[in-house]
Amino acid sequence: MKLSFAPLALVASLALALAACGHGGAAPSDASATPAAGGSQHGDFGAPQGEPIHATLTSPPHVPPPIHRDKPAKVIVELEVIEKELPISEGVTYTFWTFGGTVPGSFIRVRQGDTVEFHLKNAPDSKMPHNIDLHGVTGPGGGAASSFTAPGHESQFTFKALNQGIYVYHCATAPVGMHIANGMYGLILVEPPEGMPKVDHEYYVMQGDFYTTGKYREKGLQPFDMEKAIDEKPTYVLFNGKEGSLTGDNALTAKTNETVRLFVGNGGPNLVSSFHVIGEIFDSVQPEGGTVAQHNVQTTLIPAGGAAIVEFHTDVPGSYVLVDHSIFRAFNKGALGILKVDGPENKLVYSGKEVDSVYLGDRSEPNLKAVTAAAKAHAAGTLTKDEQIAAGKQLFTGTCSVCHQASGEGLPNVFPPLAKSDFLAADPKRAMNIVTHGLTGKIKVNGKEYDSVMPPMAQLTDDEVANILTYVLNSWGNPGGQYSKEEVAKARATPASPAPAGEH
Ligand code: HEC
Ligand SMILES: [Cu+2]
Repeated sequence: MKLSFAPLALVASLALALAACGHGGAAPSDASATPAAGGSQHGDFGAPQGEPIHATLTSPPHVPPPIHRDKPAKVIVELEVIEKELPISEGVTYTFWTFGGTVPGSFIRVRQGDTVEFHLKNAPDSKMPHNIDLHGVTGPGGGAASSFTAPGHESQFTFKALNQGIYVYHCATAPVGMHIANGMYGLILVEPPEGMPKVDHEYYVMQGDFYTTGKYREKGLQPFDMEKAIDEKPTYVLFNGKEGSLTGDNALTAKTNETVRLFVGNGGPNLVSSFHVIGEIFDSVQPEGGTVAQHNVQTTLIPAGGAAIVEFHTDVPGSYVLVDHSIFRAFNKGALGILKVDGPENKLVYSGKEVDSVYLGDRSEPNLKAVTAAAKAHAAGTLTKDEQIAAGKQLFTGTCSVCHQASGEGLPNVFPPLAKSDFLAADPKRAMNIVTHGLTGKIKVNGKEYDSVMPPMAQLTDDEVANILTYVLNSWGNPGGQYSKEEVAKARATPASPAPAGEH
């Protein structure tokens, strides 16, 4: 990737033009304006009082504790930009540029009227200069012009948080789109002076779209793809910078009969989010991070470079699924998270069948630990058949199960069964060729004819195919056996064999 840098002045003016987030023309209002009247919440509460406070920053999905303070203070924020390689999906890594080491960046929480002394550091091993534009700042570029920071340097600027609300911050260094696409965004909450109503849980969720040269889930370190970014065709759409950041062991949690507040941001750079939680109704939403709340909302639109505060009450236990309801993004690009609610059933509210098996099948728990374990064992030369089966089972789910079903039974007339398949048993080696090259044409499985298309599962590596097929061969009454990575590599290199029409 070749980069050209605009001169500093150009960078700053570009940032200026981009950060059109001021409060142009609004008449200065007094601090006593009430939200009920829909009035401006713009207000300066005077000089900071007491000793300066060091802000507590948190990484997603955590939110710093509420501020219980009735006076404005001077708050010192120290944020470090770190460029680092992190997983973006299972077996896939990406060189993210981060505010504080995570995507999205550290959550910042201050009180309206606070004077914020902002320190932006750029780690010495960074390759790029960076800056920060906070949408919660009143001033040119939202701080961008004052915070341009070369690797190994630190910038400082001070602003007064005049407006309450939840605001996006992001890097605005050219090429701006690329810095944002690499994960350079986060949220800053400016609490109203009286604080926010108490809730049981607060979480930090932020969507972003990502552009890699490889396909979705193509393994290895994936470089940024500028073409795809310009065309607005993301490879991944994610919550909190990684597929699975909010599923399985990482799911958000709550108990029944609790209140949950989500601070939901959208870093973009391109897509608008139709944020929805499957199985919940938002009791309250502050759309666009504004002061007036809406009630009884199903899906809220979160613009790129925008945020919302979403609140709901948990009534019934189960897995609630956070999605971008542009639904291919959820099931095929990663924009999916889980809120796991534990507690007693309430059959009066809901009869009790779980939603996630209907919708998600497997995607709610991509617990891929066994896959990682198998990859390690393979590297160490100690891979056992049991490890292969365990890893294969997890990979089968979400890959093959979409068509052949988790039970291996397939679907009548459409997808042939893998369970007790006589076609498979007749020539187990052929399966490696089928998975790597796909299969078309007439075949007969357990006495029934199928004439359909299985696409090649090209996203799978040789050892993943070996593990999946070892799992298949040792499940559902199939004859057993084992495949090796080397055998799969050979099958992949061999041209596809046509379906043996009329066989059996
Ligand atoms: C998009 C749907 C789809 C996916 C995903 C899929 N298959 Fe298939 N598979 C099919 C279809 C359709 C056929 C039959 C093709 C034909 O009619 O020629 C088939 C045939 C087969 C067969 C031979 C027939 C049999 O029942 O024994 C095997 C083995 C097989 N698939 C294994 C897999 C494995 C393993 C995976 C996961 C890595 C997988 N398939 C993923 C659709 C799919
Ligand atoms: Cu940057």
